[in-house]
Amino acid sequence: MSKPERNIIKMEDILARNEKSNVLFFNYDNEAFMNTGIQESGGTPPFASTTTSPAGEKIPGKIGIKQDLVTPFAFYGTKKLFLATTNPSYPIDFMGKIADALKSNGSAFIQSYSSCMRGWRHSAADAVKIQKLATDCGYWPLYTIRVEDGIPTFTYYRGLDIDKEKFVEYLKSMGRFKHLFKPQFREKEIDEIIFLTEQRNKKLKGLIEKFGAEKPVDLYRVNRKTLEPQKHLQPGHGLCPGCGAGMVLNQLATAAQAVAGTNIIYVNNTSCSEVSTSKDNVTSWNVPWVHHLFESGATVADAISTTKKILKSKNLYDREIPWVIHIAGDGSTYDIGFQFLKAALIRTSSFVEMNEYLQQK
Ligand SMILES: Cc1ncc(C[n+]2csc(CCOP(=O)(O)OP(=O)(O)O)c2C)c(N)n1
Repeated sequence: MSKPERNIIKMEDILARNEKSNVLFFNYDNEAFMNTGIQESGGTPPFASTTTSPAGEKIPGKIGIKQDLVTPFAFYGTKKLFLATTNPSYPIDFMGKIADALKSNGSAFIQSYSSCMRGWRHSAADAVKIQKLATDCGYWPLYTIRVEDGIPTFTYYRGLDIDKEKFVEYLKSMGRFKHLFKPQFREKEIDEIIFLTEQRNKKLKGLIEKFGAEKPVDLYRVNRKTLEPQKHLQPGHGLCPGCGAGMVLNQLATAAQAVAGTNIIYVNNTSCSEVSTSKDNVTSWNVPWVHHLFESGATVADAISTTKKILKSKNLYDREIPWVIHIAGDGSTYDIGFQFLKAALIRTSSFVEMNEYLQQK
């Protein structure tokens, strides 16, 4: 079979593009409700031990699947949408996708893998390695979906094939799966996690086949030397050493700064990223940042973006419309905030595009 064609996407071309997202909704997925004590969420993988699915004599960790969150968004019939998965151990792909999303009309949803040394029980020094392994073993594939007039086009970067050896190494590297290896080797459960992941990837490959771009492989080219170190978020925050969310926020802000400068507003649902960057009434953010409820920050992000556009259309706002990024953990994305996110994503990617008064001018 011939090699799939690659689509080279250069950062300078993205930055030169005259497009702008309404809201970038961003989920960092650390696969449990972490800041309240490691409770299971819809993003928790099967058989991971959490405080509400503790591995022991009764159950071998979480009973249930890791829900597939990103691909269904492609089929709600939105007008213009950018969807992608990222991993901070692939920073070029990560920052390229953030910039691409922000410089695409319509709205965007990006879900990032985000390790948690405390909740997953591994040493801080292993965070980057474990994150990389997640994509390399096929657990966390990196792909993009661009919806135009309701039709999705799928592209990918890597991680669609399962490497069983690496998958077992991945599971072994974290305390949350320790019970699958000791005191006895639980082959049935290990096989089940791999099987469920294979089934998810099979669906994804089918969608790529059916709705794939002519050049299905996206390769971002970002010259890191030309990127200014981000100044949106100061180093003085309370995230754990080796926290994946720290790497995620740093890369998110670096790409966002390249696109928006300081003309940006972040909206943060209650989560680790929120509590750790707003301790004792002192914020770590140098740009406007709003904390909103655990469940409904997505609605607030939509409201901020849409209100500015309405004011501008009435000549009551003469500055450039700011970029808006909504940040949420998996608990508030998969579970308690899902209806707010779904509604805000569809509103900002369709209604705004349909309303001439709200279009980017
Ligand atoms: C309606 C509601 N239920 C529960 C809470 C308590 N609460 C605050 S943050 C949080 C967990 C957040 O988990 P997640 O979104 O995964 O972010 P993480 O802490 O992992 O960063 C919970 C349960 C709340 N603030 N509001």
